[in-house]
Amino acid sequence: MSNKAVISCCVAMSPFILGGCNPAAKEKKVPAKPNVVLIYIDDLGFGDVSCNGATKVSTPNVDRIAAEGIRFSNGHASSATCTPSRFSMLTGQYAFRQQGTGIAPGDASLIIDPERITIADIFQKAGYKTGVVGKWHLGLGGQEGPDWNGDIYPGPRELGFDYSFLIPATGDRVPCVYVENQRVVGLDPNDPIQVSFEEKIGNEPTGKDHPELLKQMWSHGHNFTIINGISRIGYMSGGKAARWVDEDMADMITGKALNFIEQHQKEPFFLYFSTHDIHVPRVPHSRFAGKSGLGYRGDAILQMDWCVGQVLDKLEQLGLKENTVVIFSSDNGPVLDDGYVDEAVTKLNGHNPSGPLRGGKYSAFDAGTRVPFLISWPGIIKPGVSETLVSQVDFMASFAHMLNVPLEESDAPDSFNTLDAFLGKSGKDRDHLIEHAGALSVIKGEWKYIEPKNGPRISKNTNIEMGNDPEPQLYNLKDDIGEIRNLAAGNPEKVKELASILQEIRDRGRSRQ
Ligand code: NG6
Ligand code: CA
Repeated sequence: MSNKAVISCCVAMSPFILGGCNPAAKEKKVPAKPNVVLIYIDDLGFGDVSCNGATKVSTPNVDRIAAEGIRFSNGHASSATCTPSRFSMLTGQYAFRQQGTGIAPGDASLIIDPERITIADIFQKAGYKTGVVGKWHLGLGGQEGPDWNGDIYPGPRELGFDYSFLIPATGDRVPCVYVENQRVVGLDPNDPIQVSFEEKIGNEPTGKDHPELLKQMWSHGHNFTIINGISRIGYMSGGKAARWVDEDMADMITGKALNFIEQHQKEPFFLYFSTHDIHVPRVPHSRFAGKSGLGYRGDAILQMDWCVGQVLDKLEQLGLKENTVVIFSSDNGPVLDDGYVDEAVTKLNGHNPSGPLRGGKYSAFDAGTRVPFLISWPGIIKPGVSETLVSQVDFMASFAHMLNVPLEESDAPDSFNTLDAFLGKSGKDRDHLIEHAGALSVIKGEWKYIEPKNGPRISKNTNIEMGNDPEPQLYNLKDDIGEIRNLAAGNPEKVKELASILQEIRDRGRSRQ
């Protein structure tokens, strides 16, 4: 790959005046507040998109963002699973600092304190309209958890989102209903929803007892109440009229995202569009089913790419393209069998979801958190590839800086202002970065240290290399991107240095200076 700092931005003076690249557009001023659309994919691996080298599956719409913007080859989610990655992206605080930020159950209370400043608050303070559409998975409601049959709050509204249309937890967890603003959509009050993750509720069949009723068989977990022919994590009864149809989910949430853009086209907006794809259960619409040749996982990638294309087309049609920052990334790395027999393993066909990286979702190895990471802002960002170390945890401080919204010292304590790197104006790596799986890791320069951790080396359910080792691990990512050679034994000083950085970041409770 090319050298770091590959990019130079076309507008050196002010990032808010268009036309640095295109002389014809020189006089064209755009408002100081670009729209920001954050497209966040679920479980998409570094190697799952063609702009990162996939050849067995093609993602032309994702590639459009790469072609018009910066493709980061060293961009990270902060965790190897969903809830903690989203927690840190929205709050600017590493999730490992707060108890209860692991994978949230379907009936969890809101895990972000409404008093805390979030990235949505930053945009609101700057006068934006803010919306979140799609997967949430950060809990809802107060201490008792969500009241599915009443007003559901606190939630996104209390965290700075003016509008929300949510898959409350995950596609594989009950309740299988959408929540728009504070209410379950289409709920018949005479058929109230009940949910339990402990004991059976209602008398609907489960995947464990009635596998003959399933359109997609479970492989591990996922054998509780059957909804739409798919058994889920957890028991659910009632709410029949409100239940989603998995095959229509991509159309449903994309429609909501497009509506939001249309409604707010005349004012600055921030849209966090969080797809269900390519998480399990992978049940794509018939337009995509069977189309990739890689089974449902590949089909879900095609569907995800279509969703992205719809958003890009809408921005273009409304004339918003030039003045919109589009960010595309994923909450964690890839997994094949995550609980359903969906051909992900049997029809892989040589596709490599992790690209050159080791591990996958749940793993302390880099494929757990190093994910597709693209940012475009036509007219402002000069297209290219960047090897600069960047992280989603830095969106918050970077946008706060861009929009001139001050952060208190206690706000976003792990978020750095790396706006210049995001816009391709600087090739300066983040000084250090914590990656969070079971074990914590530190990346600094070309080195990565993984703290000692007991646990399975390979997950028996997912067959993923977890990165656990009771001994310290040290890799040189520059020479050994696949983390094959543990150099800890021969480099005790480096191990000590990185271990003490990790300890200090833990002890200080913050990492931004
Ligand atoms: C795990 C689920 C997995 C997935 C994951 C959350 C089992 C056996 N596995 O507990 O299927 O739902 O949680 O994924 O139930 S994430 O992308 O939202 O973090
Ligand atoms: Ca995920």
